[in-house]
Amino acid sequence: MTLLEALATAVGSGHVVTDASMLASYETDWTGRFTGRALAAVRPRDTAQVAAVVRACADAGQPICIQGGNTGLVGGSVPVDGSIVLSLARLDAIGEVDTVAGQVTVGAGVTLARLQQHVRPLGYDVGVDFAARESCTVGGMAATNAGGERVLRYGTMRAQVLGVEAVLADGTVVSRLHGLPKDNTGYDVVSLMVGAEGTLGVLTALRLRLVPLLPARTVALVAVDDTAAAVGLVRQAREQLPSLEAAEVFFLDGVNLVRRHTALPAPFADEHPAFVLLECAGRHDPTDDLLALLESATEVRDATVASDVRGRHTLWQYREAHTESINAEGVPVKLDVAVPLRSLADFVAQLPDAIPVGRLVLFGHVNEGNLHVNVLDARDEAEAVTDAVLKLVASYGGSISAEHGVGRAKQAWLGLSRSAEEIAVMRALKDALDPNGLLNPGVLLPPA
Ligand code: 2HG
Ligand code: ZN
Repeated sequence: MTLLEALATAVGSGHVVTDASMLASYETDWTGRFTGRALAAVRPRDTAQVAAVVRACADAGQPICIQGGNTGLVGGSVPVDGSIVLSLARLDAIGEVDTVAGQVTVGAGVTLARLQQHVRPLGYDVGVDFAARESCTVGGMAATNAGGERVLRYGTMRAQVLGVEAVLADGTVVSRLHGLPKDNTGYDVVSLMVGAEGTLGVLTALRLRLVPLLPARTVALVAVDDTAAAVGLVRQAREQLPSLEAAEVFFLDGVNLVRRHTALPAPFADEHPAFVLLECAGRHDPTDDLLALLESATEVRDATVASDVRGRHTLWQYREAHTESINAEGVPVKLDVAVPLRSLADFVAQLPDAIPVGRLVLFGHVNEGNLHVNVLDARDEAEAVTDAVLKLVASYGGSISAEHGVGRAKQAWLGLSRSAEEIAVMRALKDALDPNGLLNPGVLLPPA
């Protein structure tokens, strides 16, 4: 039996895609920067079928590229030439919400938006949220330990994942979905799989903790002078507002770019260099507390506040429309870094001179010192731009990937954020669990 025949036996021939035009959407990432030729895309419908696919590939020595919603921004979900794309999109079962524990078990292919729609009518919410919610899948979110806009309140994806089911490189299924919040019985296999970017196993299902749905929400868009003012304002917000849920920063260039690609009006009568978006949420209306902060904080140059759904959505658009607006201008170099918060303003000030070429668009999640460094018009200097930015990050003791993962894009720079000893530990784990390097080759770990 050939490999393609074995795959057809595993999932049914209708779910083995080899037609070039149909394969195309699996082969290129969302940004259009990363692409590879796949032998086929395979669409299993459950864990048993995933295990059969992985076993067939293991028997043939066939590399596998694992794909969820293909919204990743570091080239981690597109194939290296000749690999099989293992799409988890059909693993889209959502279990009943366990209202006693406040947990739910979901298939890896469930989108974040669908999960939100599933749990919100029951008074629950998902602790992680971000702009790609309509397409990103919980499997991909867990594999990359996604962060997003609520990390200051609820932590990253790792804090939401209480259990996983995963298929290892030889087809073995490891299932740990009971979701006990307290469980000290040895190595934390669940946590190990989260953030491993699919290099240690294929996540097929997740047990997630849910958070209470907070009905009263207020968003403020605040004009400030610069990054230092943004950090100062967020520090006070964090200390004074227990209901604080999000604290984002962006700049005039970004707002102008967003306005070129959306129908949004100027946010304020006067131009301002920088903006902070704050969101508070609670059981009771947090507006008065937020207004009190805005009145007392000396960093505030102007501010607009919204509590209704439409008004909040409009204010968020200034921030969330950055990614699509940037891509509408061309294929960017996308870097996603973090520096210690006390160094964020210096880092932002140094960036323009640090990059050899290109147009900078910056925005990010203030409280984690997490800045999205997007560089347009880098032409063929993407590597040089990446190198310059990531070395500057390293000089501040920062992380070369705060939330998008290492993927293919930053694999060569992993040593800037991780010591040789740590990389050796990662490699030992990889060699133990996937000795033939079949799962997501080219992702995360540099070649041995
Ligand atoms: C966000 O925070 C995402 O909106 C995407 O992490 C960031 O487009 C980006 O660079
Ligand atoms: Zn982000």
